[in-house]
Amino acid sequence: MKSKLYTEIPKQGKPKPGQLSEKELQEYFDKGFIVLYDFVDHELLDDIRADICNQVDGLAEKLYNAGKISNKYGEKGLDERLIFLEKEYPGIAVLLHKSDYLSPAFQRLWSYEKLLNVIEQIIGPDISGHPVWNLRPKVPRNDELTVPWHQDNAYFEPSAVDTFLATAWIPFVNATKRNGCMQMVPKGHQRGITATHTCCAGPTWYVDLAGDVMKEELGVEAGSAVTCEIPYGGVLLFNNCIPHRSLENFTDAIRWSADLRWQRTSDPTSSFGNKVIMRSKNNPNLDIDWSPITNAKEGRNKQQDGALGNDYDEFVPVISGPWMKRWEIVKHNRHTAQHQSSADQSFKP
Ligand SMILES: O=C(O)CCC(=O)C(=O)O
Ligand SMILES: [Fe+2]
Repeated sequence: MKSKLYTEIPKQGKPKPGQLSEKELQEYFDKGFIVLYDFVDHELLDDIRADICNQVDGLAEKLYNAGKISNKYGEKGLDERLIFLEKEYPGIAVLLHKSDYLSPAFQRLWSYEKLLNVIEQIIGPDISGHPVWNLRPKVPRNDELTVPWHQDNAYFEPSAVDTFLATAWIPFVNATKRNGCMQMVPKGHQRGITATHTCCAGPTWYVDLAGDVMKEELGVEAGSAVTCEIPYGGVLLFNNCIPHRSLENFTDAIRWSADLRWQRTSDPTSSFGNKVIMRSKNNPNLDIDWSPITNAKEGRNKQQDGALGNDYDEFVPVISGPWMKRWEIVKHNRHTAQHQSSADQSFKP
């Protein structure tokens, strides 16, 4: 019998500010995604951009002090600095992507009242932040940052398909077709299954879902994909079962974005890292304790590396993960090479 997990709208509580209309909720559960325009305050997004500036600066400083780069390009702005640094040290964008640092402005975005009100409509009142979240510096014409067709469930333990994740994809620039916005295949979540993926796409650590497999196993066509251009302030909401990808960045500026996920607190994470409780039905005045992330001895990526026995130094821009064990490896590269030489390749609860 078809699972209702991804298609049935939960019973709604009392209305709260910013929430989706009945029609919008229906659209989210029916198509598997929805775009919300003018949703996040620009001031908050500006604060995040300032935090990212500091993060890029810190990374440049570190690489400079380690003798890895000879120019920090400190005079360049956020939307291009990493392009120059990438020429000095190929893979620096991957290092940033792997960083487990959760800045204060990011915390404010992740727990943004209006956004949590919407998430409550989707998964109910007991909400935790899921450990898989990313800051993505999509530098132009870089194959390592263009994500092929996939369902997010393909990155998790197989049982993750039985738990619902609500994901928000939020750009810190205007995300357009030219700079690599997202594409979603409507209704690809409706069978409630994870299709057969392969690993890894091109020079990346990403799993890949072939068009013919998508059609056969999920009953939807890549050709029916919707291109989701998201202006600054907008949010793309989707679930962990919908097939999606991001386009290549053909501009001369970085497409900055974050993807944040929420789960029901009682559900397992099906991945590495710690969850953070953000809302509780029994404690309406909950003060969020971020320490499971900010004080963790090791962040999600470090935990993953540790469990997989990946013992390389912090300047090695390699990502390998348990999904490489789950799917057939059809293309080898430096990321899969790391995986194959690592000791323990299993998932940890
Ligand atoms: O931002 C991207 O390029 C891909 C994001 C993605 O696949 C996700 O957030 O699940
Ligand atoms: Fe994804």
